Amino acid sequence: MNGITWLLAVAGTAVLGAAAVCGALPEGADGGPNLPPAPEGKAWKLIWHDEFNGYVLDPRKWEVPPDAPRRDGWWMRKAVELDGQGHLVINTLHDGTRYVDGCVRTRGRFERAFGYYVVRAKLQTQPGHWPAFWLYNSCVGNLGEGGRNGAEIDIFEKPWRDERVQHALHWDGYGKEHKSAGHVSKVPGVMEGWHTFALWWTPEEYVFYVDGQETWRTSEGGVCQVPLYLKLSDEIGDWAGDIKEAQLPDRFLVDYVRVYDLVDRQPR
Ligand SMILES: [Ca+2]
Repeated sequence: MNGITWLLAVAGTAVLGAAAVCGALPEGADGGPNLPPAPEGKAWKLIWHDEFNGYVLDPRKWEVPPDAPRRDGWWMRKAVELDGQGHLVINTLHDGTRYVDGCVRTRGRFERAFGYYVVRAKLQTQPGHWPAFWLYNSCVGNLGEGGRNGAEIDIFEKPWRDERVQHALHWDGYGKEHKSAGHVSKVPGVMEGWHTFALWWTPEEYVFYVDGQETWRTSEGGVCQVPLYLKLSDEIGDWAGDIKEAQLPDRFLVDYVRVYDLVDRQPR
């Protein structure tokens, strides 16, 4: 993309952004996120979202990392696009001798602790790579307080082309102090059509959901108390099978990401 196109794209997304009314999305509409009941006296308020409308990813919301090797492939900007039909697409490609996929993240744009985080996505079909929706920050490397001073929260990751879905936590870095916890849920039909994957993160615990159904509740490691940013990614590696057997391109489709917070319910 040249500079002029980029400026036009930014201007275009600004119009789209202004048209979006925060907090006004009808719950349950277009396969909406099926929020859990709010506690007594509280209500859910939409505080951040992207519906991925238009043709250009909103640079005010998302950063696309520069092209670089990543696991057994490359994260490259050309793998990331909007399809013009309301979806983010992270493609997995065979590009000459290398395999390519990508990542988007809200680093420096939206970083937050606590709330309800939900993605609506349609998963890939081919082996050798995995999609994920996760929360992360460099504070994951902080030692001394377990996960309380930083964690990686994998709201979902999906290396298997069957009904299994993994949720996971990582803390105390990725070296010899590294600790983790995880849970594998079985979700019949998850490989077909659209599904939501969500986290309710409170100061006391994490609750994970698939299609609005609770799948894992934990406070293992100590619940993270510091802001994290959002990441949507695909990664190539043998955890997911042999990429050489994949028929590519393969596509990770994302309809929306929405973040809600609890606010005091207004008296009637
Ligand atoms: Ca959408």
